[in-house]
Amino acid sequence: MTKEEIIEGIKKGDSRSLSKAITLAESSLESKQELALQIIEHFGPQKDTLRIGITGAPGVGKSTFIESVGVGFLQDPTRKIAVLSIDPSSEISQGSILGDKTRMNQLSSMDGVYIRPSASGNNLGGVAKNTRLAILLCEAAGYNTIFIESVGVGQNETEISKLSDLFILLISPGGGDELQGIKRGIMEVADIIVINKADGNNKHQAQITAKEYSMALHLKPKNKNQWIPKIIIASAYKKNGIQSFIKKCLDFDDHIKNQWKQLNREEQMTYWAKKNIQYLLLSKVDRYNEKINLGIEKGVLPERLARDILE
Ligand SMILES: Nc1nc2c(ncn2[C@@H]2O[C@H](COP(=O)(O)OP(=O)(O)OP(=O)(O)O)[C@@H](O)[C@H]2O)c(=O)[nH]1
Ligand SMILES: [Mg+2]
Repeated sequence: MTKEEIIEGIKKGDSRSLSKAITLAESSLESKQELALQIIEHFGPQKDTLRIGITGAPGVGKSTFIESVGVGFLQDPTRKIAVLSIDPSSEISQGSILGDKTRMNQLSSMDGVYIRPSASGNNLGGVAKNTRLAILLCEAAGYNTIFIESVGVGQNETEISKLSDLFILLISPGGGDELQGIKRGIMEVADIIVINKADGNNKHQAQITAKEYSMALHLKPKNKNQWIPKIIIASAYKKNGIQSFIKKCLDFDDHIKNQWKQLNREEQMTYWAKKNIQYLLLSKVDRYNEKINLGIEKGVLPERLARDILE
């Protein structure tokens, strides 16, 4: 498919063209990424979209939750939903991706829905960077509500918050020990915390967990955008809490719409621009091997050598 064909396809709402463009964006080949950038630039920025990042421990119920919430969102006929799932570890991704798709059976069969697992290559640039381009392509294709699902491990979770307007932390009903285990960083950036799987024997425990988190949130400094983080008790199985979750998402969107959304996106773009510069510079380091070896042989201090080479 040529670039023009892909652009035409995306305009017509052909999801195969969208997939093709995302594959280009995920390629480690510069020439292919370049094509993806040109496609995105062709469509220009889409402002009226909502990017919802969802993170949480493996198996906490992210995919099942997105399915219920997604179906709820679709009651509004103007919504078009894209789900991008990211798995930071390439070895296990195959299993997880299949899991994610089967957890979203109902959603994936509905009109106006696009579901795509992000390729999990370990190539320079990282998974999250490619996901950003995938988000932009989905938006270009007219998807106005984007869910980004990611397992919250390592550096990944903070990067997901740098891809989303609204950042959701899913936790399972557990004792205070679990609260200790959650990294502070992730709590600080969560806009809504969902205590999930509040059904069956978990119901009571979910209430206790919600209280604990609510106390922990009181200690947290206010967000820059003045939004007070919310706690929701939900069960994706029983479809409890789903409507109030959606309501909170819409409240949040209203809250940030006029000013903070654009500002936040600009801050994020600055972050990704710097990240991209880092990646590009790092990929060039090997070029200096010969000069480094020569200098070391001559007994030049590595610290001086670096300066000499880069000057
Ligand atoms: N009781 C209960 N179980 C749930 C609920 N939602 C999901 N589960 C179960 O929890 C398990 C994990 O669900 P997933 O939706 O795949 O969780 P996930 O967080 O997407 O998992 P990974 O993508 O592998 O990290 C499955 O066995 C689900 O059936 C819920 O609301 N209540
Ligand atoms: Mg999942």
